[in-house]
Amino acid sequence: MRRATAEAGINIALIKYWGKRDAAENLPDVGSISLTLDDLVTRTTVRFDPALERDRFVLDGQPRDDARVVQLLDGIRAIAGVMHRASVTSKNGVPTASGLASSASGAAALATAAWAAAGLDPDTAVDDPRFIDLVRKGSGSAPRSLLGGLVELEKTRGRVQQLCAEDAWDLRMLVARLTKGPKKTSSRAGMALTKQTSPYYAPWVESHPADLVEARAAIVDRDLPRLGAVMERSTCRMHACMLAADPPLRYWRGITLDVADAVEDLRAQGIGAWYTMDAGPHVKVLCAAADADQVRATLQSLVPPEDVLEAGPGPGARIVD
Ligand code: 2P0
Repeated sequence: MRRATAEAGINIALIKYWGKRDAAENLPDVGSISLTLDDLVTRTTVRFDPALERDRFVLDGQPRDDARVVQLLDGIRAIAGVMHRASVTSKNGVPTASGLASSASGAAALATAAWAAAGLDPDTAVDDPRFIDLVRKGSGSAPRSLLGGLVELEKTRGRVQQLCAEDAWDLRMLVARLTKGPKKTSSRAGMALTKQTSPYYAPWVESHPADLVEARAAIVDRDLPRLGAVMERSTCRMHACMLAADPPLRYWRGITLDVADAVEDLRAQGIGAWYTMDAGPHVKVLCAAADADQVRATLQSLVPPEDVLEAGPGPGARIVD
C-alpha cells in the first residue's frame, strides 16, 4: 500500500479563462493569469490499495461518484504502471462548486497526491506534460494551482509558468462570500453555452491577448494600479460575453454589484482595491497588504464578518505527508 497527502491552494484568475478550443483535451481558447492563495486550500490523501475493487472518493466526509477523479487516477495508473484502485479522501477549505475555485485546488491536490502515491516524483511533475495534461482535464484552471504566486497558463499547449513568486509581492485577496449553495450552471456547461451562442465570444477571444500583455507588464513593474485595472477589465469582458449568451448566463446577484460599487468608492478615496468575479456571485478584491484592513472593514459593512475571507499569495501544490 502506498499513500501520500498533498495540499493545494485555490487560485483566483486576474486575466480570465472562459471557453475551450478542444473540449476533449480541455484546452482553452484563451490564456490566463492567476494568483495562488495561501489560505483556502484543499488537502487530499490518496492510498493505492490492493484490497479495493473500485476507486473510493470521500469529499468533506461525503462519499461521491466523480468520473473526473477516476479519469485522473486512471491516467496516473497508466503512467506509473500501478494496477490497484485507490482510496481518496479530500477536504476543501472553501465551499465546493460555489464559484470559489475549489475544483482547481481539488484537481491539483488530487493529482499531486496520486502522482506521489503511485511512486512518481512530485518535484518534477509540473515539468512533465503528461501530468499537466491530466490536471487540466480534471479542471481547466487547476494547472495554475500547481505553482505559487502569480502564474500564467498559456493556451497553446496548456502549460504553466510562474510570473512572480509568492514571497515577491505583498498582495492580498479578500473574498466576499455572498451565497452558500452550489452555483446553478457549472463552468463547463457555461463555457459551452457561451461559445455556442454569445455573439461576443469571438471578440472576447480576439481582444484577450492584449490583456495578458498588459498584465505581464504590470507584474514585471509590480504596478498594482495597472494590474488591478486590467483585472477588472478582463472580468467585465468575460461577464459581458456570458450575459450575451442565449439564454443569458448571469452569475452576479444584486449584492455582487453593491460590493463592486463599494470597491470603486474605496478607490475614489485613494485606497488601491480592485474587484473580480468568477463563475459565481462572490467578489474577490485585490489590494496591497497594507490596505487589507480597510478593504476588510468595507466588505464587512456589506456582508457578515465571517463571510469575508482573506488570503495572501501562496505556494504551489505540494506533498505534506
Ligand atoms: C478562471 N473560471 O480563469 C475562470 C474564470 C471561472 C471564471 O476557470 O471546465 O472549473 O474544468 O475547464 O477550471 C472555472 O473553470 O472549468 C474557471 P473546466 P474550471 O478561473
